[in-house]
Amino acid sequence: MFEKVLIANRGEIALRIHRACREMGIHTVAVHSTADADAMHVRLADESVCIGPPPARDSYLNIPAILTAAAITGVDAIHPGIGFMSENANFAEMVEQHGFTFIGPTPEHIRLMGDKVTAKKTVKALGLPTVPGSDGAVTTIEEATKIAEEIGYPVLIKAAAGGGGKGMKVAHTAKDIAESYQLARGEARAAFGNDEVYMEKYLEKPRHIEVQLLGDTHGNAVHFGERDCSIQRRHQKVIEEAPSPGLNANEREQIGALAAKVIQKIGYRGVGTIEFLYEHGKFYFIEMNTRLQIEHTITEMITGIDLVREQIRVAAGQPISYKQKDIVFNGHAIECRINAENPETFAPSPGTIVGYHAPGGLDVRVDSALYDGYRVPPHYDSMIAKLIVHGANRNECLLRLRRALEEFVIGGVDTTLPLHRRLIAQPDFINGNYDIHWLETFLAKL
Ligand code: MV4
Repeated sequence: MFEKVLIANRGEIALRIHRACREMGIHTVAVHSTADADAMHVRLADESVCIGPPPARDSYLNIPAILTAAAITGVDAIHPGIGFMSENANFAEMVEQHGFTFIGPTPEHIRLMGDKVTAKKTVKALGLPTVPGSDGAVTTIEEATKIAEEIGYPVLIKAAAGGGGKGMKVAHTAKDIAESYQLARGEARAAFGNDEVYMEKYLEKPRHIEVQLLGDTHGNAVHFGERDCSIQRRHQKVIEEAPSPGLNANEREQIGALAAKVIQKIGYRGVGTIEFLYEHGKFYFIEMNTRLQIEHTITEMITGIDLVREQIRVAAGQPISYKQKDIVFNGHAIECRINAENPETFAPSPGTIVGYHAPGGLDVRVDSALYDGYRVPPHYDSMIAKLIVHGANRNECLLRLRRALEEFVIGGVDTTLPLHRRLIAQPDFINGNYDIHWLETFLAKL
């Protein structure tokens, strides 16, 4: 096992990784920008290294600075966390070239899944259901029109390098194709420096359901069930829950087994998530994330398994120590992502935290790097806390979540806490009756 790990991240996820390391007897090295000198992730780590000025491109994305910090502190491995370097295959490669272990998949697997066209081809060949569409990249308007006629309107033109909704355009009729095609390519070129696009039938009202997976270097793979992440705004998840209120035990078992088989067949190492759209009782693969996710917490709450610990264990070459049948699902969990933002306009609200009080009690978990007097810097993502609540069933979970949201006090900055209190009181949410458009439709009505 590793003796010392560098955590190349900040905020709550850096703390989350530090905590897993601590419990495993692994020493931690924090890295931080000058804006984060007082951050909790720096305070808790055994050692820390300043890697640059506030803008992320000069610090948390600064590969030479991170590798230098790893070298001078003598770590065995680097954990990239979430965002930043976590899905950068070149970084993963450089980490290994410098003699450190990358706590994540191989650069080849990151690359394979980072290209949505090769990812789709790969999983389709291995038996996952995909959305009807082009067989690979589409390179002309004529070709796009022909495929649209074959699969039927509406269609979606998507960037091969995409994710997060950039470079994605709907075409409702043949008249829209030329414009949607050009817009999608232009956005993709601007955002990713790669304007390759592909096409799919546009699913109008699906749920977003993702399966949590773990593979090791000994040919084993397991799944930890699904999460429903349909409550989103501008491709940012706001509330996630596990299990999905839209699935039955049979569907859960089938899609989980199918997804686990895929990562087992490609020899995937690490934690990962396969994302599906789910509509009219059918699953359609859309993407695979080759990293830990923010919402891994709700899966931990219903399985009792520390996924970060598992991730570190398999990166160190250890086999998964249990079988699929040993993973048992217990009750229900919901996560609310709390951002330092105006709850109506969503304008970022950096500033100094005053009167911080986190909720507690049975089955209530808060993952946050906040403390009273902390200054939320303006340079980074606005998510400042995750409230995760577990219950014996969905109803108990909802009642406990309402109670925990009532207790939570974060003063000094605007937060999305008031929005969460309203969302969880909506009949549609209480009934689990929502799709990927529910939140934006709800907000538009206000
Ligand atoms: C889709 C889709 C409908 N049909 N693909 C959005 C970002 C990227 N991860 C995939 N996305 C979508 N792909 C087909 N064929 C609708 C979306 C989508 C979406 C997906 C998940 C969660 C929220 C979403 C919001 C808008 C659109």
